[in-house]
Amino acid sequence: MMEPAQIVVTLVGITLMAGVAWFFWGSRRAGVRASVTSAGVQELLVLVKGGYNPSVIEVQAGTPVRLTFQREESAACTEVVVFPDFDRSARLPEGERIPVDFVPEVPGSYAFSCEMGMVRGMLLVR
Ligand SMILES: [Cu+2]
Repeated sequence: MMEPAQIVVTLVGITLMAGVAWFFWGSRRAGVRASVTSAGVQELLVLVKGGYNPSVIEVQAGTPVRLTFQREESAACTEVVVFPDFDRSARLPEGERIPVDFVPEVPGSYAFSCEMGMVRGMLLVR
């Protein structure tokens, strides 16, 4: 039989563990949501440096998306970004802001990557 104090400590422990689990897995799975501009476009700036930041991006289906890529490295690997499911790709000259526009119609998870698929990101369409 547990003492009331033990029960409280146990419950606090469980709550803390759940909070830590949510922080590390739950929040990451949710991704960074693109913000809608007055023009009705879901826009987000994505920095490219050893990876995509943010690498998980959340958008709403049926609304135009503009992801602006800014590449901050000279490594050839990330010179091109490809969205195979949306038939889009773009060259990313170092230091320039390059927009990639498309309209996601169907909810789902869509990968994007560098040309060789080594550096990856995920677009979550809700
Ligand atoms: Cu690459």
